[in-house]
Amino acid sequence: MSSKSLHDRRRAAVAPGVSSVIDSYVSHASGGTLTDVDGREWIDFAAGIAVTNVGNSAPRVVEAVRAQVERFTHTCFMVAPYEVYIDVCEQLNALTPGTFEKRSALFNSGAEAVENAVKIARHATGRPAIVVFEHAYHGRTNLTMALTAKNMPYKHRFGPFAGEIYRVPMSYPLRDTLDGPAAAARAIDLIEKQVGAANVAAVLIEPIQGEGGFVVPAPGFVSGLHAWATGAGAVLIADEIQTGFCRTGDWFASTFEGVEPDLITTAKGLGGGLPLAGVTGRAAIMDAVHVGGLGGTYGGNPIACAAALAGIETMRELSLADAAVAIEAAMVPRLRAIAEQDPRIAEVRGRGAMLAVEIVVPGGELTPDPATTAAVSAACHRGGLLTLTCGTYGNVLRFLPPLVMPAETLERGMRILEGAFASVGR
Ligand code: PLZ
Repeated sequence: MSSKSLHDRRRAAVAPGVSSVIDSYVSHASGGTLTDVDGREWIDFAAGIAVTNVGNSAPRVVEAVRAQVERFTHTCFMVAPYEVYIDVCEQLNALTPGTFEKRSALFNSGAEAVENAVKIARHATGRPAIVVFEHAYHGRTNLTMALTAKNMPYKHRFGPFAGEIYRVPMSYPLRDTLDGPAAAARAIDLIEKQVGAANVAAVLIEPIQGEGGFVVPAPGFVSGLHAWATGAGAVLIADEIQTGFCRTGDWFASTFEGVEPDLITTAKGLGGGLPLAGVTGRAAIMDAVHVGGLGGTYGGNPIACAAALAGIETMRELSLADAAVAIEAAMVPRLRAIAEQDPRIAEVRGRGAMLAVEIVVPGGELTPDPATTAAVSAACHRGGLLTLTCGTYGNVLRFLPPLVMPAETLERGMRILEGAFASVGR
């Protein structure tokens, strides 16, 4: 089967609302490359959107999944519980920032984790309002569409949306020039005047924004909001779905913000490539929910849990947080060198192996240039490098290599990227 014939079949069988970045179809994949059904190799700067931090088909994950499938595939934790679910919760409680007592609950997807974090925060505080940020992305379900900022493609004509969601400005150093405390004060002022501190159940934030453009808030922004939330009797929920599991150079990005969130949502990198998500948080908050109030048929599926444990073991043994730091050290000077030659790059930003360039029309106005961004990304694809774009304006080119990517593969990817920028005319 060629990609071309698969694409024809896809067009006849798959709903067009579900799209793909490339129209080559995958045959197999490893720690840094995908091979398509036509035999072409792709260098993977996407990791399935920050999922395969340990690589595709990581040996320990394959073995753990095989062993679990042979023992049992599904009983439903709410019906007949099993050990690997507890193991994963113990790992989440230990690895997330904060030495206080924690509990976890497991779900299937990132959006489901965020929905449950909101349910828990509302239940524990008895308050309705959820504060979110400009450019935020939290999912595509009804509640999480309301939490997500961007209309196209995520929300357009999919409303009406859930209520009691309030959006305030994000710290966006390239565009707002405010330091972290000043940006936090701006957000807090709006919350107090327009929402009312006493109504706020939770402030929900990505410590580095993902789909919204890899926006890294100025230091002191997240911690300022957390301090305010604590004083106001609200909880801080860190959405670490994209930033989590060694991606930014530590287990979680909140650590770099000096924040121990009250609740943390995880997914993506947690499952080692299988669908698994979690909500982890302070025991007092998590314990507030009545028995039976949380759950779902597949949440914490035993195969996904076994994969997660093997993935976490892999991250530990291969020191993948350090690997993310090494990827940053290898890539950032190269990206800065491209930016020095190319006035279309307004900023190189990110942390660890979560890096991006923001692309604008040269001239100092910072006018977003989604067309050039798409053209550079397409040139990468023609060269065999799988890249993704993001950002409210579609003008951010982002890089999310698997953390196990060999240095030589990363180097080949960087050369394709350099060539792509050179080939797209100004
Ligand atoms: N929170 C911070 O990054 C998923 C979505 C891609 P799900 N991001 C990729 C797309 O176009 O659907 C994400 C995220 C953050 C929540 C989510 C949602 O996670 O597992 O996709 O539901």
